[in-house]
Amino acid sequence: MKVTEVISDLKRRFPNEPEYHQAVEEVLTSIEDVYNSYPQFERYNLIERLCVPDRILSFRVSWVDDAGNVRTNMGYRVQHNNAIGPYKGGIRFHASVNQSILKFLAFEQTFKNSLTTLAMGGAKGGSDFSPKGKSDMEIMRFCQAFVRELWRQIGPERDVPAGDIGVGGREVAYMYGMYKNLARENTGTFTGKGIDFGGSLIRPEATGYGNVYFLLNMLATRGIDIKGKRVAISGSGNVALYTAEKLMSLGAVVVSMSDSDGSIVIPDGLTQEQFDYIFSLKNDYRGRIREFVDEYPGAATYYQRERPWKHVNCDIAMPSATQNELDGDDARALLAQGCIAVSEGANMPSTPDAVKEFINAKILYAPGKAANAGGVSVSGLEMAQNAQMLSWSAEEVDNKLQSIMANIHEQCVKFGKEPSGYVNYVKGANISGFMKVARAMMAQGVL
Ligand code: NDP
Ligand code: 2IT
Repeated sequence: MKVTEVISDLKRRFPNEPEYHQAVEEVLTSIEDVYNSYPQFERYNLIERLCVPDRILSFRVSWVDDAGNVRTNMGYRVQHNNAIGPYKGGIRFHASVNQSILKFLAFEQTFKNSLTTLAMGGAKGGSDFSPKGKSDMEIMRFCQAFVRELWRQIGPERDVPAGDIGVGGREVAYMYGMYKNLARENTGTFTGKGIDFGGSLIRPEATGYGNVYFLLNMLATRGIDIKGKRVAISGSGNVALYTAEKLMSLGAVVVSMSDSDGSIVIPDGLTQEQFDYIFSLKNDYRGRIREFVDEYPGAATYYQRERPWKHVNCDIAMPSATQNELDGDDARALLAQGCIAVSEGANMPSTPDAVKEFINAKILYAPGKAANAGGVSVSGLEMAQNAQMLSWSAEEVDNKLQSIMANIHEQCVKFGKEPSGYVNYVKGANISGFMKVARAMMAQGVL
C-alpha cells in the first residue's frame, strides 16, 4: 500500500468529501509500515475494504413544524465495518451534517470501538436537521420521522445508535420510543437511554470522565499532578460539561468554555457555583455561553465568534466541540504559552497542521479516538446490561470505565512508543485499533 496512491484514488472516486479524506489519510499514514509488513493484507485488498464503508443509507425525512409547514431534511446511517461486533456509533443532528462528515466519523468509530476492548463495529448517522430553536414537539416529530425510515436497518445485534452533537437523552428517548413502537421489541437498540428504561448509570458522564481518566494516565507517564493545572476546554455540551466537572473535582482549574457563537475565558477559573450555572443554562434553558458574562460581570471575557485557544493561558487543552476547531495557528499559540498536554474530547478537533505541531513539540497529545472512547465504552456496557436485563451501580460502571481507559492508554504506549521514549499516541491508537479489525477481517474472508 502507498498512502498517496490510496488517498488520490479515494479523492477521485469520492470527490468533495474533505473530512473523510482527512481522517483516512491520518490513519493510513500511521499504519503504513505495519500494514506493509503483512503481505497477506495487500493480497486481500484489506485497505480498500477498510476505507470504504460497508454501506451508506440515505433517506429523506419529512416532518411537520409547529406552524403546520411540511419540512424535509436528509437522514443518513453509515455502517462502516462490523468485523468485530454489531455496528455501533452515534447520531448527529446539526445543520452542517453531510455524507463526508458522517463517513469520517464512522471510519474513526471503527478504530475507536476496536480500542475499547469490547465487541463493537463502527457506524455513524445523523441529519442536517438543526435542533436549535425547535420546540419539544418539533424535536419529537422529527425524531419519530427519522426512525420511521431507519428502524428496519438497526437492532440489538445489528446496529445500535446513540447520541452525538445535537442528540442527547431527550432525542435518544424519542427515537428509542418510536423504534420500540415499530419493531415491537424491547431489547435496548439505542444507548444513552433514560435510567428508567434500560439506560446505564454514568453514560451521560462517560465521554468527559473518560477523557479526564485518559489524561491522568498520560500525565502519570511524566509524573505530573493534575491538581492546580489550568485547563482550556472548548464546547459546553455533554462532553465539555462532564470534562469540566471531573477536572474541578480533582482540583484542576477550568479557564475556558465555548459554543458555536463564541468563547468565554475565565482567568481565575470557574467556581463551583459558576459551573452549576453553565450546566443549568445549557441543559435546562438551552442558553448561550455569552450569557455567563451578564450573570458574572468581570469574571470572564467573551470572544464573539472566536475559539478560546489564542486567548487562554493554560497548561492543558481539551477541545470538546467539533471537528477542525483547533488549527495550526491555535496550536502554535497554545505551545508558545506553555501548554504541555492536549486530550481530545471531540472527534478530529485538531487539523493535520495542529497535530504536527503537537507531535513535533513532543507534548502529551491524545487523539479523540483514544481519549474520547469512554462514551462508546459505556454504551457497550449499557448493551451488556440490557442483554442481561440487569443494571449495574454507578460505582461499578465507573470502575469499568477507568480500567477501559487505562487499557486504551496501555495499547497506545505499546504500539506508539518511539526509540527516544516519546509516546506517539496517534500512531499507537491507530495501529492497535487497526490490527484487531484487520485480524478479524482476514479471518472472516472476503466480504
Ligand atoms: P453537544 O451537542 O452536547 O455539544 C456540542 C458543543 O459543541 C456545543 O457547545 C456546541 O455549541 C459546540 N459546537 C457544535 N458544533 C460546533 C461548531 N460547528 N463550531 C463551534 N462549536 C460547535 O455534543 P457532544 O458534547 O456530545 O459532542 C461534542 C464532540 O464530542 C463532538 O465532536 C462529538 O462527536 C464528540 N463525542 C461525543 C460523544 C458523546 O458521547 N456524546 C462521544 C465521543 C465523542 P452550540 O450549542 O452553539 O451548537
Ligand atoms: O463519537 C462517539 O464515540 C459517540 N458519539 C458515542 C457513540 C456511542 O455509540 O455511544
